[in-house]
Amino acid sequence: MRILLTGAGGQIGRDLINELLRRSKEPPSIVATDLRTPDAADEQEHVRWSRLDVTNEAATRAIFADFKPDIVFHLAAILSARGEKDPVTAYAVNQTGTWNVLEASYAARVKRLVFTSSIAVYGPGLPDPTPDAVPLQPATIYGVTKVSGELLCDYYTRRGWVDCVGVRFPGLISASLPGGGSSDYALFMYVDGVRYGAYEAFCRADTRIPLMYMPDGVRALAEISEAPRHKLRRCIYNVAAFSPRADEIAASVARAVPGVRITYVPEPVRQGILDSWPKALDDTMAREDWGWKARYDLDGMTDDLVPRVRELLARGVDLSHSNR
Ligand code: AKB
Repeated sequence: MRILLTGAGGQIGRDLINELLRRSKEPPSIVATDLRTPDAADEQEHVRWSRLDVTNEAATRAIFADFKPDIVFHLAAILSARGEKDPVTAYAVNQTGTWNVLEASYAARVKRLVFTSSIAVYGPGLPDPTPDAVPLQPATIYGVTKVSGELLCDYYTRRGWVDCVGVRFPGLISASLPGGGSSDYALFMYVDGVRYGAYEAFCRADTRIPLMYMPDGVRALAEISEAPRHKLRRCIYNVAAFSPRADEIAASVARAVPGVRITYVPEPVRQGILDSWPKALDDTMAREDWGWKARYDLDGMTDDLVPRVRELLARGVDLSHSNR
């Protein structure tokens, strides 16, 4: 099995690579691409890292034509908060990049393309929990480009050009740092809670959005990549895990990090984005069609994540981030 990832150097990539290696009976051959030039820390058996800017159509086609992947996981994206600061780059990466990946997949006869969508496709005023099929009126350029990516995936699948599947992710939390997301406050509570014993969140204490622990997130991508097409009623599915208020996350962190001090100073742009998203997702269709079920709840994640963050910090791994 030949697998190609775009944006593999981001928050999801390395965890997904490890999940794919763990699941496969025969070791797959993986090409992990990212805008960032790979370094020695990226070296891993069965994985070749290669620099790729998905906005570059010729380079994208060339790497697909050369490697001829069976499956592609398209992860490259500019997230919600960074996208609002730089909509032009967000459009180039998320919109043009997705188009280039679809066209390159078609030309290279990719068997399945897995698209990573997001709760950011939704706008305000939807039912709680929010089901898959509702009007999509996103508040951010990130959401707009994810809606477009979903529609393109659906179109390419119906035309028989590329078999596309995907999930709408909640905010993902893991021991590897995201960049430029509005849901990042949840992860920073863990990282800064362990490191400094304190964190000033950029959202209100009562903020509630859908969240998911990364091991469930990468399992969702692996499972939908394997799901038989005839069982799928949709192209892109909601996947849900838990939906705590920000102060409930803080209470869970405090259970594992006694004395931690979490405060709240809402920052208007990111708070506005968070308020435009659903409070919880209804993932009934994913459960029915391909047997999806999250394994981690909030406290289960905390129990697993806090020791990991401690271990990374003890090893001197750079978990610095910008809260801005
Ligand atoms: C973001 O905050 O932009 C992302 C997402 C929810 O898609 N984590």
